[in-house]
Amino acid sequence: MSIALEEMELPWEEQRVEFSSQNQFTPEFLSISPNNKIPAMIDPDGPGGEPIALFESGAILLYLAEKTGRFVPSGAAERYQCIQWLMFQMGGVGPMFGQFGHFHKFARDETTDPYALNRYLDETKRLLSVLEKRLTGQDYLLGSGYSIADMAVFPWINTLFGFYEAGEMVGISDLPAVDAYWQRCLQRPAVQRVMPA
Ligand SMILES: N[C@@H](CCC(=O)N[C@@H](CS)C(=O)NCC(=O)O)C(=O)O
Repeated sequence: MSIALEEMELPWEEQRVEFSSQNQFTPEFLSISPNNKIPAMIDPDGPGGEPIALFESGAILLYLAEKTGRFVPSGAAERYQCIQWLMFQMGGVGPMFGQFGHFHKFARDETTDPYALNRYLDETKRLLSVLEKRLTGQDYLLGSGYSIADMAVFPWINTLFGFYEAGEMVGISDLPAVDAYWQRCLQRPAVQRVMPA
């Protein structure tokens, strides 16, 4: 979400939610994000000039793109292509890479049974192969250029190759288009402002 706010040049203010203090369960936060997850946002200048609160990153990205008229194509066919790749992150990349990261990084010492790790590793690799195919011959998920779909997908690739240190494990050397896409997104000034190297 912070990448989108920077790309769209919108003024924004961060409120940190400390998971270690269980702040995601406070009544104040739940009134904005009833699923107790980040990201969530309040726009004091929402539709009709009224404040709006939103949770779920896909809904937030679509809202911001429509509010600014940026990073979502205006033509119907391309617009749905964009939504399609955004939903591919919401239903696939986000949950599956996240589960892989749980068993690979956070719960490594919790279980000796390799079943769960292998299940999510296989699914992560499969999703990466879908991305590799899509990104071969084009810079971003949409042929027309960088969009909110990239703002949703790319940070998970960064987490996988960076924070999870799983590049070798998922076969990054067989994913040249995904690797180049990762580097391309990292070069964007808005990305560098919120994700300094
Ligand atoms: N589908 C959600 C996923 C959000 C999500 O899983 N957020 C995690 C952090 S990355 C979270 O808030 N976890 C806190 C918790 O589960 O209590 C979205 O895209 O916004």
